Amino acid sequence: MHRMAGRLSTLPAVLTIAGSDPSGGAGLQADLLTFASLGTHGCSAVTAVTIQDSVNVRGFTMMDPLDTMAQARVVLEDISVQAIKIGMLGNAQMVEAVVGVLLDYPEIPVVLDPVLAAGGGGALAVAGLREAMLDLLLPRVTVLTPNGPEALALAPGADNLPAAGHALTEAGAEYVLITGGHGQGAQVENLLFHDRQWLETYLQERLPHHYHGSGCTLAAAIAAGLAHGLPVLPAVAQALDYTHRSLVHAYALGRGQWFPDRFFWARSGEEE
Ligand code: PXL
Repeated sequence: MHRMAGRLSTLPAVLTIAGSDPSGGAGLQADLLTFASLGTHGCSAVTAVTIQDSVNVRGFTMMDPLDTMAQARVVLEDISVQAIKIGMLGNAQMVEAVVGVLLDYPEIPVVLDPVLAAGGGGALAVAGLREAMLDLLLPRVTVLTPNGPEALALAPGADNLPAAGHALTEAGAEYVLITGGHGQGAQVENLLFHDRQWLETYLQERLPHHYHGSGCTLAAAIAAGLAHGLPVLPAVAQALDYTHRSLVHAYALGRGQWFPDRFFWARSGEEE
């Protein structure tokens, strides 16, 4: 094979297992943009097709879990995937199907964005999803990235974020990054937990708008970092920085939330 001097002949591959967002702001569309921006090749297995715009979700149709599983399996059998990012799963049957695939690839790190609702608040999950994620999927997760409300909804009995972080590592997630975008105050506090310990706090300036797909961007960026071979802590730090910068450069296209610019660094004539 021809190799150009000084250039890699391949990109590390990342697989997203996620829902489609026709607005292009969140879901697998956000994941693929993020993967490309961060020098990785994105593969995608679709779990659901949502109907939504920048304001909110109107509905969604689940894929047959067997078809989602088949998409993931053909990719994994053909391509050496270095990290898997999981977004919207929708229901417990989809969780079971995805866990079935993951058990055959125990060496691939998994980043799970436990999607329960869209940025506008509309549900992207049905009853039973939360329990299935907790019981079946969390023990296979390298980095879990809930926002504050998702962490409290997922952690049984936790009434504050540190308690939720501890409970979610106890439930099996190796690292838990609780994002602070839904909180209050001039600074966003992102909390990282590992092994029942509160390991790190990452502070970021709170930005003025509401954004569509910021959680997808963050989880996809962590997966891209892991695919490049970064350990978890540097992968988390660079992903938080990348996501923040994509939000600083966000743009308003529709009537609702702003879209992160995952290619902020590529705009000619703009400083960055
Ligand atoms: O950001 C969460 C999310 C995940 N997946 C899909 C979505 C959204 C939010 O809108 O649409 C498909």
